[in-house]
Amino acid sequence: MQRTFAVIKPDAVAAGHQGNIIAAIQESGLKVVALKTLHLTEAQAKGFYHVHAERPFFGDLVKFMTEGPIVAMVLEGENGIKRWRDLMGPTNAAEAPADTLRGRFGTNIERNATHGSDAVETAAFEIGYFFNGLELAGL
Ligand code: IDP
Repeated sequence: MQRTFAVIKPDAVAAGHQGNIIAAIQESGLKVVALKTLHLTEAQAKGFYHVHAERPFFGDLVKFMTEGPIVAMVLEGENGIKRWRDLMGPTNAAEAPADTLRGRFGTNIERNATHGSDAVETAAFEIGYFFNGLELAGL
């Protein structure tokens, strides 16, 4: 069993796609073990995406991620990190296959509906950034 961190980004929440996205997660066999909605501050978004601080799109990304509420989740399943990345599809929603979540609900390379951890270490950091031990206990 492997846990990963997932976000339904502000574009998808504003468009009301959260129900469809959570349904797709459950249909895939991944389990939602923690979930909360929140509206990130600028500092919180910068901390979450700190690895991208030097990238040219960082400012725009932080603006996007703080423009409205998000849904943050911890997902669990065998090979969970890769399975969630596969379900999301590639970063650029404009080029994502129509049967992926980014293809269905995203718009472009920035506004791409969902986030998923890309490695075990990133998943550990991101889960700990959004959820405390009590929120993950007993599941
Ligand atoms: P990932 O989310 O597929 O792992 P990353 O390269 O880690 O992709 O980028 C993090 C997020 O930054 C993307 O999901 C997207 O929202 C945004 N992003 C990535 N590349 C670009 C770009 O070239 N222009 C604008 N935004 C980008």
